[in-house]
Amino acid sequence: MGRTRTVGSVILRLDTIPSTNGLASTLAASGCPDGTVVVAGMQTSGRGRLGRHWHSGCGGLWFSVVLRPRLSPRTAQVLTFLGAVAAARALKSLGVPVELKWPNDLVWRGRKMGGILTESVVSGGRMKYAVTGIGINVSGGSADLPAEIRGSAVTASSATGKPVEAGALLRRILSNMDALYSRLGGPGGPKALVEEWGVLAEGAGKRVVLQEGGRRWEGTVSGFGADGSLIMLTGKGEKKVFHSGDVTVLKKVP
Ligand code: BT5
Repeated sequence: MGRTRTVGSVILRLDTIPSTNGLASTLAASGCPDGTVVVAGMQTSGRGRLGRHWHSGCGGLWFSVVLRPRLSPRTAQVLTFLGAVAAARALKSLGVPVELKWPNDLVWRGRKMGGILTESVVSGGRMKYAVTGIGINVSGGSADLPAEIRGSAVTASSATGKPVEAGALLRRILSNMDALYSRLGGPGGPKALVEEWGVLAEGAGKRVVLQEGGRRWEGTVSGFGADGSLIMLTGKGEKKVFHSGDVTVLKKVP
């Protein structure tokens, strides 16, 4: 007998709300089913990490998924990878070239096409639930993006050179997420997901600068931990493990 679908079994669609992560968290706290999805046409207070603003006008795909995995709170980053792998595969299946960048970016030619935000609630040392929010700039060209991000962002349509339909993209991401989520609970699930993420990611073996909490480290990415951390080998030959931060890939000096 086939498995019943989890991610996308319940989908709530709204025109304009402050943040799909906000509404999904409220629903999660009041006991909504695992895999509940909230999609919005626009967000008025879309959020990124560390309280950053996420521009979410029309022309994008903005949604959040409530997840109730049996994961240790330390491995919440793996849920961001789950969203990233699902989104990258869906984009590629629609002809959109995309790469993943640690910890939560979908990029094309160094420009940000999308971002993922996982917020989790921990109780008694266990992850009670998490909300994984995905934002992707879908239609229009760079002129349609807000001025502040025009130079650093990109839309899926401009990366592929033809229109991309947000509804089709959402369906494919949700079905990918559902398949990945069902495997996450199995033995070695998080490790396998981190490996799949690594295949689609830029950065491994490259020189990077990582900034976190006002500090800056430079080194070579030697790999990614099973909990989704980034492992760096610094110039002094020291191994450092990061659980958060912003990464810039350094260009090779010719
Ligand atoms: C992220 O944060 O990349 C996570 C974005 C998650 C957005 C989704 S949309 C659905 C759900 N509901 C929410 O409220 N959020 C989630 P971070 O790595 O901190 O990147 C934020 C930075 O990206 C900002 O400071 C800007 O520089 C840039 N940015 C903002 N809006 C953007 C956009 N639409 N496209 C590309 N870059 C953007």
